[in-house]
Amino acid sequence: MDIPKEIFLKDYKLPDYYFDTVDLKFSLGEEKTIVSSKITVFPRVEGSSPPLVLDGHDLKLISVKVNSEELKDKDFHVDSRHLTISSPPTGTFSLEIVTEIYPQKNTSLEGLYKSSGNFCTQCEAEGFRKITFYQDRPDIMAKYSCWVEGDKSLYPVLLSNGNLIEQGDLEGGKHFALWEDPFKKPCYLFALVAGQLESRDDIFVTRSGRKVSLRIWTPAQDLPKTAHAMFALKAAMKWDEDVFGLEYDLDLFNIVAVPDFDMGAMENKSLNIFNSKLVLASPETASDADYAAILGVIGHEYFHNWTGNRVTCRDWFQLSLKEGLTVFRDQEFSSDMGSRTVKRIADVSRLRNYQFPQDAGPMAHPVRPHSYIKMDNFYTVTVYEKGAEVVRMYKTLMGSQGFRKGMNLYFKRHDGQAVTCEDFFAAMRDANDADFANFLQWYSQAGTPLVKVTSSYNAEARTFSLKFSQEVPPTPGQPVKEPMFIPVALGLLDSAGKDMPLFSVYHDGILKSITSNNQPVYSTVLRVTKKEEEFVFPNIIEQPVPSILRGYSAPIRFESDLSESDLFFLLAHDSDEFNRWEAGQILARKLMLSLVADFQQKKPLALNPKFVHGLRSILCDSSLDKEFIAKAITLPGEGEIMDMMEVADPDAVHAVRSFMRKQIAAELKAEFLTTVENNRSSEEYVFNHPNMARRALKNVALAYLASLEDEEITKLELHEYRTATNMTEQFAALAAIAHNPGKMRDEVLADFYNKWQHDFLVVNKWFALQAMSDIPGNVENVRNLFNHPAFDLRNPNNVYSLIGGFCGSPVNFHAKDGSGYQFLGEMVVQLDKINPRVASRRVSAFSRWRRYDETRQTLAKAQLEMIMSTNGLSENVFEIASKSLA
Ligand code: 0A1
Ligand code: ZN
Repeated sequence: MDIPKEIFLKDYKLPDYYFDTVDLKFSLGEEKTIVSSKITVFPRVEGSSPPLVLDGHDLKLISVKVNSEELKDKDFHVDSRHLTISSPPTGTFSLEIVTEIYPQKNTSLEGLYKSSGNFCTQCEAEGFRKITFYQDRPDIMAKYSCWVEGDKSLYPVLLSNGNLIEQGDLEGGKHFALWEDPFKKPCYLFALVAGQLESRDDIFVTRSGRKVSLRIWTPAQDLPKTAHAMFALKAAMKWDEDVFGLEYDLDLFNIVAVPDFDMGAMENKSLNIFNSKLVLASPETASDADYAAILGVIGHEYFHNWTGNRVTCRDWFQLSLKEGLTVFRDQEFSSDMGSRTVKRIADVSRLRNYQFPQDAGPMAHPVRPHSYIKMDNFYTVTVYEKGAEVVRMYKTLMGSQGFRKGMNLYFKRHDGQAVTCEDFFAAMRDANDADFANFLQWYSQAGTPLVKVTSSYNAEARTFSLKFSQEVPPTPGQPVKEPMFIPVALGLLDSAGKDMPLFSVYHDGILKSITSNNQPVYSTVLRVTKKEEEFVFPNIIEQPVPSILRGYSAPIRFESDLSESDLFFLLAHDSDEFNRWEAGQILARKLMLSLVADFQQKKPLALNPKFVHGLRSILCDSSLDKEFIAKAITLPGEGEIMDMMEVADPDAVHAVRSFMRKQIAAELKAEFLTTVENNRSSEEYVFNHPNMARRALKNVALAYLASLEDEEITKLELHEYRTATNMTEQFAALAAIAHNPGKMRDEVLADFYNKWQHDFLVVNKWFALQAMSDIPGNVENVRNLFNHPAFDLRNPNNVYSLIGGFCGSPVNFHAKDGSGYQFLGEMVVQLDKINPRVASRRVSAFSRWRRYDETRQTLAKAQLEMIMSTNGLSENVFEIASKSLA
């Protein structure tokens, strides 16, 4: 294959031409679809007329007209990726293009395709070029109209962006709809849906009194499952008004649920398209986690209307401008709708388990990447989740009000524009008259900074000193790094566990006041900006225990000299609940690492009784939030521990974690049994924090008990499985039963499938549960499931559940005989022919192969090489596989 071309941020050039209006016409057919576009084009520089280059992929060109005249062959050139008009007229002109496309054959789920018989589109990032020839880049913003026509009985519903202007019948059993979007938009926000759908309708009255029609579209039988999504949408609309003063700007907001979708959802202007799993929920079929994900993603897509659509990205390198900011907004929304601490814990865990490994591997890239081969490969946890942490740091530095001022200025300056991360930074800085030092490094330097702190108390001088040092590790293409600007939120606990009052701090020998309205503060934010730096707090009357990096105020790895007893003290007393949880996690990580060393040296394993005691006191503390308890008694994941080892050893980590869980279950068996007993559902399913917290705690207790392999417990699990009235509890019971191999497991798994085989979303859960299993030799089982009639490699949710689930089980994926690697290698090659984006996301499981022992390295590398040598490999897979091998 030709070596694919890398695209660089530094090569960004303004377009030669802009588009003013775009009128599209789709004639939908069973064999082919005809797309006609009429575009008003004008040059950026008046009087200039360089060649106009349009992007296009997999298109059959029928005709091109300029100012209503059909172009002759010599006036344009088409190749597999472009249509070039060599000498366009000077000044504004009209361009009309007709293309033919074949959505029925489009398995890439990009451009126009069919899902369950319905037409739908996905244009971000560069899918519009699979619909028609266009300048497919986000800084081309135009006003669109869209005429859609098709068979009335096959496609009774015809949707596109904006307002419905006209609809009616046509000859031959066809009908049409004409849509017009009054807002300028880049083509990645274009959408079209046509099919047999029905809607749940509602109304939202904006704070200025405008009535907005809300419609959620699904096949008729799924309509009852859209109530929660509608609740989430209305809550999001209200929240954005309350928190950011942002109102919805059209009279109609549509959401469509489709079963075949690459990602979670897409924020097309006024026509959001969602993966069904993030819309459809009923208590019997969806778990609490699904309900929470729906709330967050409905919020996320809705919030994009301002952060992404009204203000968009100049180029795809700026993706985090919209995604980091919108993830931050959806995180805040979910926090306000539930428990802030629990949401923060979940978000930080996600960052640590997925983003940190990426930042430490061959695919490490800055929040704003410098280059890419396929943009699709950069919809990453770094751009999204680390990007959200970067936005959060502005808020940490300036407070809620300062952050809001920055947002207001951002919209005032940039509404209707395509802008950059610097523009966002400048709005935050200017609105607050702030000095953000070297903060912009967060956008350009990859790698997770490692910050170390040592503390010392001087009893005579009554001073408490914190010495920070920071190191940003080298990453591909960035061997040497500058220090970063790290906001460190902290408080000092006295011996009673209370926050000490803080008045001032010495920094660089200068005393700075840190009071607020002349009152002491109990928590402050230090600005750590150098490689080494000291802060000294005066008037500290006793030796404090510092609570550092409260709320996880920066996306860093952090090491302190806190002793085990300091950590137990913080676990018991810290007023910052996040750091209470964190203290427990640090203790657990240390313990797990030392047990891993014992295991590797074949020493007997023994669990520190103090640790079990700590867990018991949390489990039995009725003053604590139940979901907080559930999180606090959950051990760090195997990935997190492997990440801290010189050479990752999946077998040792798995053995240690299983040993610890079993030991804890044995010692706290009575407490766990009471927890299950006391937290059963006695009423109808309600989606609110207290109820979810109760179910979460019950399920964690049940999962611990499952590790005991004891008959009494099996009976309990079966009882829970049979009597559960909601999916959250039923599935947790199923998972507990499936923990141990045997007849019972097989029977109950079969029972569950029989019960739910009509519901593809539940069947995906069933696939995922089995795929993720730690049962030895599970790869065979997964291969059988691959041939299950309900499994379809063309459906991304199936792939995610079965193949993604399997790679999530370190013992099986990293099986020493290479069987897991071989399975993934085969899958990637097959998938790549169907959907390169889905395939390349799976290749990432290989990317950190150098972290393992030699045997595993050889086996994983062989699979990567096999993938690389495949004929017709996509650019998507090429990029990930080649970077992994580099
Ligand atoms: N902008 C969407 C993410 C998205 C990106 C690419 C897609 O192609 C299949 C789909 C969705 C978001 O952040 O929600
Ligand atoms: Zn997004």
